Amino acid sequence: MKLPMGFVFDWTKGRQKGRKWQPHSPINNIFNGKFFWDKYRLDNIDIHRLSILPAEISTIANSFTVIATDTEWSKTEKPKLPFDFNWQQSLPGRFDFYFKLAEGQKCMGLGERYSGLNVRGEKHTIVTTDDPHHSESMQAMYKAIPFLLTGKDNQFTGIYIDTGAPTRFDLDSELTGQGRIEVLTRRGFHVYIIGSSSMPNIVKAFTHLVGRSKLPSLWSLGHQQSRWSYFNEESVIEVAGEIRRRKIPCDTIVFDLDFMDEYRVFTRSPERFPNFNKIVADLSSDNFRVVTSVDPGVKEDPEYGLYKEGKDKNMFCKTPDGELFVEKVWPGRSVFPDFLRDDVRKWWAEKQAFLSEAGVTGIWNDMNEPAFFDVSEVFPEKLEEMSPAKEQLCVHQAEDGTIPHLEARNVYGLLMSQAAYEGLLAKRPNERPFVLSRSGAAGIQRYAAVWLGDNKSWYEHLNKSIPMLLNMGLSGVPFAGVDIGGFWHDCLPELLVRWYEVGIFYPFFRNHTSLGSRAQEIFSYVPKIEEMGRKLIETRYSLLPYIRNLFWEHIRTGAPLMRPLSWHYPLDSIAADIDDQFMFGQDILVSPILSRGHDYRPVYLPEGNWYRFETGEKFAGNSTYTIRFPLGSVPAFVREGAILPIIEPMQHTNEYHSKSIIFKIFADEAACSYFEDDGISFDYEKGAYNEYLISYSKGKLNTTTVKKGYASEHKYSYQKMGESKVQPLEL
Ligand code: MIG
Repeated sequence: MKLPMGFVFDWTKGRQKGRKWQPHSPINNIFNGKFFWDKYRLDNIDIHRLSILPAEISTIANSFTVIATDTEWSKTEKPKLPFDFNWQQSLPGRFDFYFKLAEGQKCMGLGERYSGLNVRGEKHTIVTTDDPHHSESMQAMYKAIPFLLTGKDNQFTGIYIDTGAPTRFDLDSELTGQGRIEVLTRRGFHVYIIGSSSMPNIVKAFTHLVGRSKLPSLWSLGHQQSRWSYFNEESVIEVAGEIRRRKIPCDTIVFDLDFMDEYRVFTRSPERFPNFNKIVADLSSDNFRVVTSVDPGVKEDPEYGLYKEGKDKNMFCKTPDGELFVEKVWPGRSVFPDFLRDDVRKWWAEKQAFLSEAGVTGIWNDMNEPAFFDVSEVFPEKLEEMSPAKEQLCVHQAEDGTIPHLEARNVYGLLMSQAAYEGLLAKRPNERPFVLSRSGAAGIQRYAAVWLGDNKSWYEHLNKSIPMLLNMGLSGVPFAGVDIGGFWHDCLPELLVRWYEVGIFYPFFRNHTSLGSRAQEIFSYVPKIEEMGRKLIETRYSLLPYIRNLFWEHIRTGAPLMRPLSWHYPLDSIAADIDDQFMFGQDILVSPILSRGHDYRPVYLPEGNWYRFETGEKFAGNSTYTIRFPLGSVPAFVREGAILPIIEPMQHTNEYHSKSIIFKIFADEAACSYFEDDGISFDYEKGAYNEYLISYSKGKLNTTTVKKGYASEHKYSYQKMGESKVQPLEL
């Protein structure tokens, strides 16, 4: 068989070493379909697109993730690709891509990986899976984002495989310098190759393709308190009451799935939440928002309205033989809305009004991989190729015809989140929806914030949260966090405080724990621990103006909030290896304590000077220091030249607009830009926001108005670090 391009990978050698993913049958390039290249340029960045149409497929499947349409694609010859990038179709249900990885070349991104920042030297299976036990040997997690960022220094390339089907990345696991991507599909698809350019430029171009987050509602950036489950009305009232009484800043109480009537979605338990609407209204008048969990599985119960209606209207997934597809999840035997269809998403969005009308303002989509209790390995790792439709669990109906489940599994959670987002928006058209999703594909940021599922109350998982969230950010998802305190097991007080020390810098800031673990609200611990937690949460709230600036930056450039040091210091080879410290925007470097019984840790500060966040103590950069962070301290440094907008303490963000903002100036020459708006509506898209450039030089503060479109109530002032004088400021 003739290969489509110069062929470099030596299969026989790989097979002799018995690598698991090698097929047992001889490899031949069986491709006899069509392929073509085109390209476009985005802000001086080249994006090449390879379109692959296997034999018998006449069109490329609709993309569920790439939304860029405003682009001018032009046909091109095969470009000169980096890394000897090459491909073949090796089995009817499988494509293989090969490339070389040079010495020292880093690999990052790939969405949700239980890994350090550099994901090289490992194999990665990208398929949405509910595996509640996170460990180094796990392959697949909840989200599926086959976007690889690879390179070093200022030269990175992005590779994005646009498919709803599973992919597997072998990133030099044998240390031979070989990279390989398997795409298990029988359908047509696109591969995007972006760059080379700097890391921020690649992320900018990738998020141009798959979309960016909107500005989140201010309240959703505040502290969220959750547990599986606040079991009845009394327990919710008690928790909310304690939070306010003890002055723990908090915006949101989360209801996990036990609020429902035997896990029937869009119901509430008549025994445990008989006054559901009243409780939500009471919480709202106490300045809490309510977020409720929503699972995709609909209980198979002929008496249940949603099931009956969905069945009559043909809203659920079918088996390949045309029967209703049934699997077990929390409600028992359940059926699953076919979220690939527009009419199903619309129907679901309408049904969600049950929650909106009760006053719920945020939707938490859980189990949307989708998870099934009795199907342990949805996608066996040793599978050689995509199975034919008739062998799959169920099928979906999409615009371009019937799609077998595994070909589209990876976008199910994304599309459920789209339905949730549109449902919230329909009920409150000028309020930014808050959706939290466990599963997701590239572009999930368009609809939802994410958390990284069921971690444990382990230092190891506190530790891993940093590189995992960094890779999520590099994969285009800015609004992300992990369960603060850990989900499984009992969280001891020292760990909880250490976790908050990092968690105040997670874009998504939620304390959540599992059924049966000890109470994990900060006030459930002894007073001195509660006091430390309160102070840290107050610090989070004080940083909200800065956090909003960072989201403003994201919507314009795709930049994440949590960034590897090398995002800002690309030529610093020490910084490039660090993933137990991170940048929170350009101006704050976070270097937390990540193990029990430790107060000291080495801190690497890149070039320039740095000020310790809490004390203002100055450190020269390009050095490593051993620094003490006693329990409860903020493990952060501020870059010299920064101006941080800091807001007065508050109990919840309903107080935000009446609080004063102080610009803290770090150094004799400093600058920042500052964004503000109402924090809730979409009016900023019509210009109802303010943006200023603020600079400080030779003892003088200067402001330039970039945009004045919003009447703010804040009072402003400024203060130079190390000086006590606070001076008023007119904006
Ligand atoms: O099978 O709703 O990851 O956050 O508390 C467990 C109960 C289902 C898994 C989620 C977790 C949530 C839990 N859910």
